[in-house]
Amino acid sequence: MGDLGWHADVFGMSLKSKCSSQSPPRTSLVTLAISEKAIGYYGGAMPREQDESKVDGPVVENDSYSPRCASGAIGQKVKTSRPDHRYNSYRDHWSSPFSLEWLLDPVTPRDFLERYYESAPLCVIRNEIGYFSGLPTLDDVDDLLTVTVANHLRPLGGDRLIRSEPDGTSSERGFRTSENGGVDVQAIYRAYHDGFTAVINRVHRRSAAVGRLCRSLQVALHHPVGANLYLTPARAQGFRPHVDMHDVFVLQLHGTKEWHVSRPSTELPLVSNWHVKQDLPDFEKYILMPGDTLYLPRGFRHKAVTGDSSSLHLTVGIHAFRWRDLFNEVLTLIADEDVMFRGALPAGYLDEPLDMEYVRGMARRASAALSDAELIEKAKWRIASKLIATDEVAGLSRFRSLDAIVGMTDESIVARPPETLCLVHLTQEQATIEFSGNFVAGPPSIAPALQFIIKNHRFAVGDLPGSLSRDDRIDLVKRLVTEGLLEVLCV
Ligand SMILES: O=C(O)CCC(=O)C(=O)O
Ligand SMILES: [Mn+2]
Repeated sequence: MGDLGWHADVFGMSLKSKCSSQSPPRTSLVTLAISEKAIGYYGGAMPREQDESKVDGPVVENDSYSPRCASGAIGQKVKTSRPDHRYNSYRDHWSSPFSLEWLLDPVTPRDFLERYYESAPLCVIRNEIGYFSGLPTLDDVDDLLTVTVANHLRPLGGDRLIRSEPDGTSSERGFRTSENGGVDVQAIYRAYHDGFTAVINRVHRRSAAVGRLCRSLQVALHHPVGANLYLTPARAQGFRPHVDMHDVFVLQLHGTKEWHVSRPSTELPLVSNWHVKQDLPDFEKYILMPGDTLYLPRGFRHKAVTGDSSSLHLTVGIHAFRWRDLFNEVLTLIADEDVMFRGALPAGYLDEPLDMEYVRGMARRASAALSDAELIEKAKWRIASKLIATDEVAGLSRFRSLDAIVGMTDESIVARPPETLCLVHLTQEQATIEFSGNFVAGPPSIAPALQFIIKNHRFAVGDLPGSLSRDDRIDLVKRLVTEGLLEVLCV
């Protein structure tokens, strides 16, 4: 085996990976597929491993659900008092402990998507203090600050201290660097004591558990997902009222926080809005305790305040691709084909109106392309590639697997983590599998094996279908282990 830059013919098969060229090859796509877990999802095919007889029906406090919040209450609160820990019973290594279903329970993902997603807040009150065990606790925040923030000092990526006053004013400071180059954690403790909220951004890159949660939601929703952590002292408010441009799931991890949420002035806005108003008119109040989940669609103005206890919450943001993004991709594809779209706007174009005859000619071409099913599918898969490119491998026992590949045989068992999104591209010349910001490409003969891999989470090397010889199968799997798609469970 060569090093990671390896790109050579091995027993007639040439495999390439990210290290040997910068991006996956993009010739005409013949076939594309995405992990079956995600595809089955909207049809309600997600596994539901639970004893239904133990499940109490949700107690719905406010049934006046209003799509797009045209009238009535702006959201819904769902209460459950079920002290069971059935999710722990299947927290084995190869099923994600964190899923959309788990995050919303007892509301089903199907109900959520139909009734709340992009339209109305949903508050799930669980009365189950340990529901989020496994995610960061109050005691983990010190480590997150001193170890992980210190290692990501430049740039700090938005980490900050913030305090808002009831009159709508607020003060803000960045995290300071101490003399030894680490984060000045004493300054953070002092600020916290003075009422400042500590905001730790991009926690999905800093905590393996939060990373798994976000990746699992990406698999369910097919949109990029990231998380920030907010620690607020008692009797304080962090941000002033504002609008986020992404939907959020708020997971209350410690203490209590009171959320004030009011209707959007712009539905599903494209930009955040931090316009200061004295306060929120006609707000709905949600009091979150440990184990509760609040979903807020983008556009709903909100603020959050603590009472007598401090509060730690994780905000998981869904940075959804929009229809606009799809059409942008189609326009990029048209421009690749049609020189007209690659031409410059006329010199001095600001001085007079554009030639509308010319514009209409281009619009006719664009409009034909925008309703061409093949182009729309291509554009969709370009978005999928973007999603996968932003993903990162995390939380695997990679070194153990790398140690194990030496003895790999047809009987060895390997697995793909349930939180991994992957795509297979097929062209006349090669087959490529894209995953977690990486890819492996080889001859078209590996296509059946790759398609099998995206449909099966756990398999023996010898199960791989197609015409590959035993040595080719083993080599392909070894490559997928070294590049981070597969883990070796048993050699
Ligand atoms: O806790 C806060 O001050 C605000 C948090 C927030 O706006 C959010 O999580 O989106
Ligand atoms: Mn917010």
